Amino acid sequence: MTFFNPFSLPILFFSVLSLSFLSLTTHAADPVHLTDVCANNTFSANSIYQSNLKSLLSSLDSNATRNIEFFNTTTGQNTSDPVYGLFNCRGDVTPQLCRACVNAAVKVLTSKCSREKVALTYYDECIVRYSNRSFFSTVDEKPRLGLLNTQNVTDQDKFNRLLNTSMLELATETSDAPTGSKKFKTKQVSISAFQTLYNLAQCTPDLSSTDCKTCLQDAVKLLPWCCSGKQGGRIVFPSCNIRYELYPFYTLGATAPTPSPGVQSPPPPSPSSVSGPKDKSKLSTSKIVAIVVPISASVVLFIVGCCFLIRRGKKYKAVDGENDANDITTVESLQFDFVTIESATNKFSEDNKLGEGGFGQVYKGTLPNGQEIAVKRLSKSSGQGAEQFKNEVVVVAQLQHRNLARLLGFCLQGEEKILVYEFVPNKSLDYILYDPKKQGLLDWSRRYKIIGGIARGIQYLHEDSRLRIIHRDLKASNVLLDADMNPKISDFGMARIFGVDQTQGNTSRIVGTYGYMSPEYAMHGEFSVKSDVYSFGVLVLEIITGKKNSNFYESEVAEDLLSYVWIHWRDGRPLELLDPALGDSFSRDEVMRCIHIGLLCVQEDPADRPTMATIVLTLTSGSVSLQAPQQPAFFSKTDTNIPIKGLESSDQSTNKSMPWSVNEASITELDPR
Ligand SMILES: *[C@@H]1O[C@H](CO)[C@@H](O)[C@H](O)[C@H]1NC(C)=O
Ligand SMILES: *[C@@H]1O[C@H](CO)[C@@H](O)[C@H](O)[C@H]1NC(C)=O
Ligand SMILES: *[C@@H]1O[C@H](CO)[C@@H](O)[C@H](O)[C@H]1NC(C)=O
Ligand SMILES: *[C@@H]1O[C@H](CO)[C@@H](O)[C@H](O)[C@H]1NC(C)=O
Ligand SMILES: *[C@@H]1O[C@H](CO)[C@@H](O)[C@H](O)[C@H]1NC(C)=O
Ligand SMILES: *[C@@H]1O[C@H](CO)[C@@H](O)[C@H](O)[C@H]1NC(C)=O
Ligand SMILES: CC(=O)N[C@H]1CO[C@H](CO)[C@@H](O)[C@@H]1O
Repeated sequence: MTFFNPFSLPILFFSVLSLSFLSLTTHAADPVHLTDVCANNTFSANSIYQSNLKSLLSSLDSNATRNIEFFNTTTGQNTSDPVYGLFNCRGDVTPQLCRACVNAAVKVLTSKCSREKVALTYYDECIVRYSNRSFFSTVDEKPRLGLLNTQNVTDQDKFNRLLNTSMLELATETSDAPTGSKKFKTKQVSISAFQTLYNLAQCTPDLSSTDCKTCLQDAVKLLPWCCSGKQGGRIVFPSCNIRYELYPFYTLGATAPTPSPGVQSPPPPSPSSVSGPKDKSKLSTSKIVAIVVPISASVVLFIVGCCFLIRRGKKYKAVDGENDANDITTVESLQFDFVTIESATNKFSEDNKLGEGGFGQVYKGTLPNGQEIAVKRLSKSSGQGAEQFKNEVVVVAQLQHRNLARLLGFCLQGEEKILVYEFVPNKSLDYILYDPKKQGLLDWSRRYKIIGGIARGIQYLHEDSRLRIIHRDLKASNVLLDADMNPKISDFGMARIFGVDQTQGNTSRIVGTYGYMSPEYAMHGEFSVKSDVYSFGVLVLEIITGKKNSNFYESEVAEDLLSYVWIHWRDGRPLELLDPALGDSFSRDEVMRCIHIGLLCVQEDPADRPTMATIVLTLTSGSVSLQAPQQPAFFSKTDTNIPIKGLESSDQSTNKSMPWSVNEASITELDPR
């Protein structure tokens, strides 16, 4: 069935992304994954298509070693089902990074789109796509991805005009390159004595000049839709893409030395110096750190650095006060030896690996005394100095609740930062909930207990701990299950440990996972306890239906889980939502209450969402009367068919699925023709 083929129909695409944070914390040379799209017309196992696809992917993968930026190929020309594919790397990345990107992309496509005929994946540094249709030398502008930097510019009108003009010029310059040669150009324009606008444009080199120009011009037309008034933005099409920022995010100029992939930002002069989140978020994604930045940019960075220092100073104070108030937990009591950790995890062996999250890899370990632990090896280059890191670990280790995975301590070794947690045996909720073989383990009473436990854990973070902690990335894979299937929330406090300011309700670095993020967080970077409530609501609805909000393709009724639940609720058929694995053994009252709570949590206006305290009360007493939920934030109509140009001005209020943009961090959208 092709009804939900995202290449041909309007669809709000929920993709699990945790990208910005990842991009900021991974090694400078790791490719940054943006999103991928698999079209839902599947081929059958052992078909000709499958074997052709397999050889196509391996050919793309192996040709990436040839230090080329673009490669297209066809497999199975002589068969009934040929497959066409290509990769294209961003014009300024090193051959090593290009290769790493294509290799990573092929892996992602192999695992995520294992049975789809048509797929593509967007990375910061490359694009890889394949199809059963020959798409070489043709312009494709679907599926499109918009990403925005959530910071506002000051003089919007002037800025928009300058952006439009300079991008259009760049589009012409880029497309002028002869067919077959690299179609990649960057351009710097000065906005004022202190600000420079950095633009980038690229087409796949198989396009003709005319086609490239058309594609780029169409992308420029979309800028107001995604990024109006924002300090940075991108429009990514399969055939071309553009991006702008107020800082240099690409490798500058041909004369500049190309840094090797290992190059990292030089160590800051002192721990509290300019390596703060603000300017880190700018520098780490660009590979230009070792290069002389234009004076104007340095001035901007200097100012940003100063602002950051001021904020940071305040933060240190707060943390010190915290420590004074409670000196029972000391840094020493929490510190583990690197040797101990290394031997506990068998030198971080693959066999001990439990998984990989946004913050790094997780290993199982056994201490000499027999205690089992989970060891999280943090991705390098977190924004924190060692002292700050220790302070935050002490704070987070004091958060103890039976529904939180306990942080036992940390380990510091050179650049390496490691967190040690109690070991929780039953993996995470998503493992069981979405596995057809295992989901039967979770009967209704267990699911109800899990919902209640998660609510209490989050309530503790929000209200009962002395600090108000906003989780920011609550999702099924962050809910661990102990031997008795009691939920234990993990990854709380990571924003603190990684040095993101909790006290400021707006951030250009978005942590969360797409599909769980509240609209205000996804679109404006604004977070509050109510963003956690939103994620909790999504999680509750997933637990009830047994369906993932991300990649929701299940039904003809709706395009995303929230709309699907809403429609059933509105039409008075809520019990049809229940996961069939639950059979008939459930309490109607409890199920209704949970659906009701879930829908209240995902309402668009944060003020309308209940607090965790209210939720816990409702779940335990069952007697609190709840207001009727309003249509959820991401309610999407199946038949919207609004042309792009109409988007900025019209119909924003009724068409909630539209303004899908993505931050430096977050959104994906596939929109109607
Ligand atoms: C590159 O692609 C071609 C054509 O698909 C294939 O024959 C070749 O083995 C691939 N690998 C390398 C390293 O060239
Ligand atoms: C690569 O693309 C060009 C057109 O852009 C096409 O002529 C050529 O056949 C393609 N190569 C392969 C191996 O499919
Ligand atoms: C496809 O078929 C043609 C003739 O039918 C043959 O010359 C060519 O070698 C074949 N190509 C492959 C890849 O098998
Ligand atoms: C690609 O596959 C889809 C779904 O099976 C089919 O409808 C379409 O006709 C195919 N396209 C080509 C060019 O074979
Ligand atoms: C940016 O501007 C929008 C509207 O123009 C406003 O709603 C938002 O609060 C602003 N964000 C910041 C960080 O100033
Ligand atoms: C950009 O400039 C072009 C040509 O001057 C103009 O037609 C178009 O309306 C402008 N777009 C925006 C969004 O300002
Ligand atoms: C809407 C649609 O076509 N959904 C299909 C997507 O693919 C799965 C199998 O992978 C089918 O079960 C769905 O019906």
